[in-house]
Amino acid sequence: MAANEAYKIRNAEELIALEEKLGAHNYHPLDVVLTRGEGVWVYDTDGNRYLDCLSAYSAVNQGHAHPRIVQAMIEQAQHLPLTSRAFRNDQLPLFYEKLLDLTGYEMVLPMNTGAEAVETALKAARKWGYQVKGIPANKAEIIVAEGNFHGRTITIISFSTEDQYREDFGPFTPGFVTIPYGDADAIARAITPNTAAVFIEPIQGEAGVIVPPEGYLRRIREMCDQHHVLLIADEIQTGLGRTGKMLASEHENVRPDMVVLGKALGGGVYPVSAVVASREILGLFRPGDHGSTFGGNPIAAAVAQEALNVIVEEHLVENAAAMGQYFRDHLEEINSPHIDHIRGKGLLIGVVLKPEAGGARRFTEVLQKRGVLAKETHEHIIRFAPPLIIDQPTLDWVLPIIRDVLQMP
Ligand code: IF1
Repeated sequence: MAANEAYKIRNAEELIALEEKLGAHNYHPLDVVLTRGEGVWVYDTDGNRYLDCLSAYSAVNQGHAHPRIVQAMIEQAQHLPLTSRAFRNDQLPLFYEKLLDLTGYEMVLPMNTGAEAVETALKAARKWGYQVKGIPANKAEIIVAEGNFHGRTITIISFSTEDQYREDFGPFTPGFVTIPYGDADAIARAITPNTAAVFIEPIQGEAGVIVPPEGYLRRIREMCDQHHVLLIADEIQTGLGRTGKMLASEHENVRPDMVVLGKALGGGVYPVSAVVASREILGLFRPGDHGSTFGGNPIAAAVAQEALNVIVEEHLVENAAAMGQYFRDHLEEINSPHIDHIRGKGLLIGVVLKPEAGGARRFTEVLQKRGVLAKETHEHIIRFAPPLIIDQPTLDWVLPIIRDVLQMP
């Protein structure tokens, strides 16, 4: 069908058929065709309303189409959308200042997607390893955890432990050492004189909202200090209020050497990611070492400033802690033969089902029919991660629905 005839398509079925026919099948989405989002709610082409319990994998912490963030995007787009970093613009330094004030680091390197920021952090860690720690050329090792998810580039999947993410994408990038997640002693055993960094998610999102044992991050911090190794936290999903703290590493009062941010940094409207670290680390980059056409563009910088303003001024960190506790407490009260246990922090919650429950997908499909959009992860876990603006009346609306669905045979 020619593009100029697309306007004739009206209903969801035709749109789904077109997407299935023309698009690569790298996702298996629920058959809901969304056309509008506002706050915690999204609406499909038939006018049905759904509570978004995925928040685009925590990229919509501030809610859908937040007016202030959309306005910031529109205004910047009407003035100066893109310059490339060959020239300067009046938004980027203001974004740097706000992000560093909020996170307490000294320097920023702005990118667009989470994976790009992860790659940036890996390059920074290696450069630091060679130039500061004195690791022999091309011998730097970075320790990562089993079950990690850090993105989809070939280097990042090189250290994934998920077969499907790696299948037929080799050969892979060397220099990564994998250890079991949650076992601090395993990290002690893995550190060598060539270790540049430990790269970790404070809570593993994709692996199924896996919260490590209390003190885990603290132990890693101590080992990194002891062996002159960088601690890098991937806070792309757990950061910016999601777990009830600005950064999830704050739950253990741990300050990583480098933090990778993305998703909600773009306020749910625009791809914005960044690495923040000390001057000792990010100061190693010289002009030409690294870059990106859109990294640090004026729209990204304007949107990210407002995305951060909304998190602070609407007290989203505190709300995530309070509503997350309320949500969690009431989920724990659900009497269901299917639930094995519930885990998470703040508004990043995983309901782990028993294997005999038949998989999480069938529950998310019924939740969809009841007006709730949630995503299964790793077959048996339902992730509940609504926008951080959610309020108690909305939770009181959705909890009985979740209870009904989890009590079905
Ligand atoms: C997909 C998962 C979540 C991330 C962490 C880096 C990135 C992500 C901790 C990369 C991205 C997204 C990617 C998306 C689905 C989603 C996801 F299921 F894949 F793993 F959230 F859990 N670090 N996660 O969670 O950021 O390049 O995507 O901007 O690839 O299917 P990105």
